[in-house]
Amino acid sequence: MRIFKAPRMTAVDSEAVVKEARQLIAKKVEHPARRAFLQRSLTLGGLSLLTGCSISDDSHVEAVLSKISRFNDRVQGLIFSPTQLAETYPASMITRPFPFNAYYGEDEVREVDGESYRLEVTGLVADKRRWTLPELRAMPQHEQITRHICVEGWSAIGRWGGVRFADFLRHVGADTTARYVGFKCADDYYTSIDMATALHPQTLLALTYDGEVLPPKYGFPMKLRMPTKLGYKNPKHIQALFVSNTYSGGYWEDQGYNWFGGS
Ligand SMILES: Nc1nc2c(c(=O)[nH]1)N[C@H]1C(S)=C(S)[C@@H](COP(=O)(O)O)O[C@H]1N2
Ligand SMILES: [Mo]
Repeated sequence: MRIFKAPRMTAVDSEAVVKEARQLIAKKVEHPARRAFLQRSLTLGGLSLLTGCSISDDSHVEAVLSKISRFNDRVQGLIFSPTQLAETYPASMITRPFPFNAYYGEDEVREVDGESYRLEVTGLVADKRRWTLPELRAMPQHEQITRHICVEGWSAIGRWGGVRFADFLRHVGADTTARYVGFKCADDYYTSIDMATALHPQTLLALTYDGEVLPPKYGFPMKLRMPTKLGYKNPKHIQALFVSNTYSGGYWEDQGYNWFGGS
């Protein structure tokens, strides 16, 4: 059913937003009455009532859709459990070869020089110094085999290793009551995440893939790996990160993808 057309998100996308939120609620909200209430609210009509805009009025469509998406962010934020772990897998289930994806082709993968590389850390942190790769490798390392889900319709299991992001944030004296952590990449990619996910025990500043130095195509020198979020939320080639209370969106998020992006 095609209700309306919007420049960025189509009717199909808006239905997907609602469907995704309902599936999430079905999966994560254990209390039956609360689950039923949230699911009833999560219809396109229900959301248009909640957001106070008419979805039949074309001039408001995009505003409504972005409000639905922001509402979806809040629901996902509310039901996100900081301690619930994403599924992990045995090494025998690793997808080989692991797929590459970016907003450009594999022949245009960014080559970052590891020797001169410095990770910039700014915003609401006590220690704003830049980090070299050997310094990051000297921090306690963790490894996990998890599933990466891309909204383009594929998922794959991979093995990433690196520094627990929570350890890193505490080490630099980040204000962990701040709302966001933002990332700028060596390509034109950027994204930002909620602090609860930044502190999740499976969120890794990944320096390795399958036991080897992270190859360029998977984001050398470093990517943020979050098995609780969709692929586009996992920035590769991170150059700078900042802790902030100001919303800064993301490359795909600013084009209509849901910001929280949980899976
Ligand atoms: N810097 C950067 N990070 C990025 C992207 C990108 O284009 N540039 N694409 C995202 C998307 S949509 C996906 S699915 C994953 C792909 O990661 P992979 O190449 O390791 O499979 O990277 C994410 N992070
Ligand atoms: Mo993706």
